[in-house]
Amino acid sequence: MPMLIRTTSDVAPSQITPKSVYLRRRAFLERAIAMGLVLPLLPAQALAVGARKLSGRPGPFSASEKQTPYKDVTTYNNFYEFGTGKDEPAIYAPKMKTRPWAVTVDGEVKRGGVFGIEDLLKLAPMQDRVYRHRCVEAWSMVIPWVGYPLAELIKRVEPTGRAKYVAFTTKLDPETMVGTRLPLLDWPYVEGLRLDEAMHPLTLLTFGLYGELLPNQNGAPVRVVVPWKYGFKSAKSIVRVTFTEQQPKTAWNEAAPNEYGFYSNVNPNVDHPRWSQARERRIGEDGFFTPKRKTLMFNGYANQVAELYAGMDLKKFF
Ligand SMILES: Nc1nc2c(c(=O)[nH]1)N[C@H]1C(S)=C(S)[C@@H](COP(=O)(O)O)O[C@H]1N2
Ligand SMILES: [Mo]
Repeated sequence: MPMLIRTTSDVAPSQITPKSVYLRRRAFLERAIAMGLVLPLLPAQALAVGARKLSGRPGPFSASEKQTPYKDVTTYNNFYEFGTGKDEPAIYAPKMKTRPWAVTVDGEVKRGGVFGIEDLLKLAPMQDRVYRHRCVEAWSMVIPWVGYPLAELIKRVEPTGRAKYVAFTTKLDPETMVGTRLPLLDWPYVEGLRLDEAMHPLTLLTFGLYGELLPNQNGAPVRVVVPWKYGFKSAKSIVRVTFTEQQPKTAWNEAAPNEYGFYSNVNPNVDHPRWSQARERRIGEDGFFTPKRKTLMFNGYANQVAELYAGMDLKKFF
C-alpha cells in the first residue's frame, strides 16, 4: 500500500471527490496528455487528486499479521441495517447517502454541538492502524484502518464530571437501510462504552480502511473501532455521540441480554451460551483443513487494556 503521508488538514472537502468525477477528470487528463496539450510531467500526485484516498501517519499498536484481503473486508460484513446476509451490506449500502453528514454530540458535555463530517475529518491528524477484528460469531480479520483516537474528539467537547458512559447511535434511514424495515433489533442501532474505554488510545474514530475512505458497508462516513471487544461494539455510520451518567441501553444487549453483555470484551474463557469463544476462523485463510486460531484474551490487547478491568469479575461483567 502506498504510504501517502498526509494529515487531515490536507484533505480539503474538494479532494474527496466521487470516483466517477475523478475517473472522468483522469480520462480528460490522459486524453490531454495524448494530444500533447499537457506536459506528461505531472507528478503522480496530480492524477491522484480527487481519488477517495485517505491515509495517515503510521499509528501505534499496529498488528504485524497478514492483512485480510480488501475483497473480504468489504464483502463479508455485518451491518444488519442492510440485511443479515454477510453479502448484503456490500449490495445495499452503496445507496446510502454519506454527504452531507453530521454527528450530534450531546448529553453530559460542556461543548457539544453538531459536527459536519468535513470538520470531523480535520479534527486531528489521521493515523494508519492495523487492528485484529474479532466478531462474536468466532471469525476474525486483520484490517488496516485510518482514523484518530476517539479521545481527540472527547477532549474537545469536554465531558462534565457526571459523564460516565458514551453512547453511539447509527443513522436510521429505512429508505436505503432495507434491514431496518424488519424488527431484527430495536432501531436505530446503539452501542456504548464506559468513558475510560472510549478515552483509551486504542479506541479509534475511523474514517477509512486500506488507505481510502470507508466503503459504506464498513460504516461510512464515520464509525468507531474498539479492537479488544467483539465487533458489534464498533458502531458504524454514526450520527450521534451521547455522554451519559447511566449505562446506556445498547441494541444487542437489549435484544439478548444473556448472550451479549455490555462489556463484550473478547474473552476465550467466557463462551457464548450457544458456542465456544476459545477459537476463531481467520477470514481469508479458512480452507477445509486450516486449523482454527486460538482466541486471545482481549483479542491480544491485554497489555494495553487489562488494567481498565482490574478487580472486575469478567464472567459476571461479560
Ligand atoms: N450500525 C451497525 N454497526 C455495526 C453492526 C451493525 O449491524 N450495525 N455490526 C457489528 C458487527 S457484529 C461487526 S462484526 C462489525 C463488522 O464490521 P466490518 O463489516 O467493517 O468488518 O460491525 C459492527 N457494527
Ligand atoms: Mo460481529
